[in-house]
Amino acid sequence: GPAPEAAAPAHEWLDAHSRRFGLYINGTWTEVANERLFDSINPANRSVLAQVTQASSDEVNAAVAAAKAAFPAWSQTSGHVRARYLYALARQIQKHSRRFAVLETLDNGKPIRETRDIDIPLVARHFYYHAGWAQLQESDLAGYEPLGVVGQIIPWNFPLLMLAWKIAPALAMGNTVVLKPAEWTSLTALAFAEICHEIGLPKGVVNIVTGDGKVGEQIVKHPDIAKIAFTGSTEVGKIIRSATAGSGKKLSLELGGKSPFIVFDNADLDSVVEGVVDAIWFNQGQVCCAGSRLLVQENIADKLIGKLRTRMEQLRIGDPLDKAIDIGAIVAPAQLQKIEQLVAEGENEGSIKWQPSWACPTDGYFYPPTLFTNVAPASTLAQVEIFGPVLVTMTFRTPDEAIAIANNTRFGLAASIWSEDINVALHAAARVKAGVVWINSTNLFDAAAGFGGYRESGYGREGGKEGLYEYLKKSEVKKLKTKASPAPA
Ligand code: TXE
Repeated sequence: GPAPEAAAPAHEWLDAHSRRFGLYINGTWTEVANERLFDSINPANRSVLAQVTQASSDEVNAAVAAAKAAFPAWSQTSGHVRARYLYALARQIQKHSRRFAVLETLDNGKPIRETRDIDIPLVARHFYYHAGWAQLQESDLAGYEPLGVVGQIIPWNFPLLMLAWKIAPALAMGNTVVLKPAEWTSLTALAFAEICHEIGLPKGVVNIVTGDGKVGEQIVKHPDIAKIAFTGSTEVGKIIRSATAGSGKKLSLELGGKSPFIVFDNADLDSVVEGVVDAIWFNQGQVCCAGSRLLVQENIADKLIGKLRTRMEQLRIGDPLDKAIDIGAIVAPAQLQKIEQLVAEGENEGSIKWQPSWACPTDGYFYPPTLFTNVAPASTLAQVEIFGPVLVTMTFRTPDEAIAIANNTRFGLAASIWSEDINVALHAAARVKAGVVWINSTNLFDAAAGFGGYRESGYGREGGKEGLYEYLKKSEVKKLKTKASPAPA
């Protein structure tokens, strides 16, 4: 297991705050109101990590008012000065990377190997990248202006990374922010508020309000908010879409997925197996673009599934702080129950479940990597996002059939295509309905590449130059009134 001091940087930080957190509004921490505290749990051992505040409606109003008051000065601050703040945030994330990685692992249950090597480095990268765009705003984005106060609501699966995806472009383009983290994973957002403070970000530019969906609802409906950026469930995305309809608010939604992982018979199967591990067991499958449907060409299906089972036996599940662990804990009991219920439904529908022979730890919320075969295309398992470590397998004979199955869901977030023949791969890539397509790879993210979905996976893009326009509007060109001169004779 991990050395006891492995978690020290995060525990010291939590203790320094007496493990009770108010909200970060207008550059200060609000007074903690005991009656509105709720627990943030470590899902790997069920211990209470800290207590976090359910924001009151007065506090949400105060956060929006602070962001509104900060907007004129922030939006008129030159791009290179805003860039300096973003660079400082990036450097501060790197300086405290151990604290952030451990805190995220404790709060979410994801392996330290992932938070240390993926989540936190990508967060820093995102701020560095957008600092560059802040500097280029006047030259490359002339004719556009920031929106104003932006309300941002994020999920629990990549807490700090989703914060970075939201806050970095908003600030780079001159907007101010009220952000609500998910109620199960507020701690890294609060730690981020502290570094905003440390680098001297002007007060009110970033405000962090914690709490459940009721707080989110208030942000969505607030009249002084110009745009809502949301990542989360398709159900809540729909609620937000109707709540903002006709309000004039700009909206971007990043919702669920049921992404295909398509394997042609000329693929390199050993690479495919490692790709599958990454596609569906990264972050316990709690990934919006997880490759949760394995579509495999019929003539190699038995061989691939045999190899996959051998690999699944070798996966290590357990204490997420242990560097050798591949699979950590499921974020919360409600999510674990959702997974168990969908797996039971799949078995009732006649699909065949397979799990490794080893047992899961029992002191936290763990679920084993699970493989389903004999899955009908219209079944629950093939259609519903499970958001857990559950892979469903279907077979196809021809490329056309692969594409038909791949596109047969209400989603369209990502796709991964595996073939040693680039023509086969490109042919499929052009036909699959997905915002992101990976060839012989999966789950690759970069700040420079726009990310987002088709259909019920949402709309709008995050990252890249495209993502900036989500935080800008066309400047109104003031037309000078001129008298029409008479046409020359
Ligand atoms: O999501 P919610 P939940 C999917 C995944 C998961 C399911 C449920 O399938 O099992 O959604 O997860 C806030 N107005 N994804 O319940 O509720 C909420 O407080 C405004 C996929 O956690 O959508 C949180 O901050 N806000 C997804 C955020 O919305 C509201 C990642 C997301 O929570 C609100 C997460 C309301 N009415 C879950 N109700 C992905 N695409 O990555 C809740 N919230």
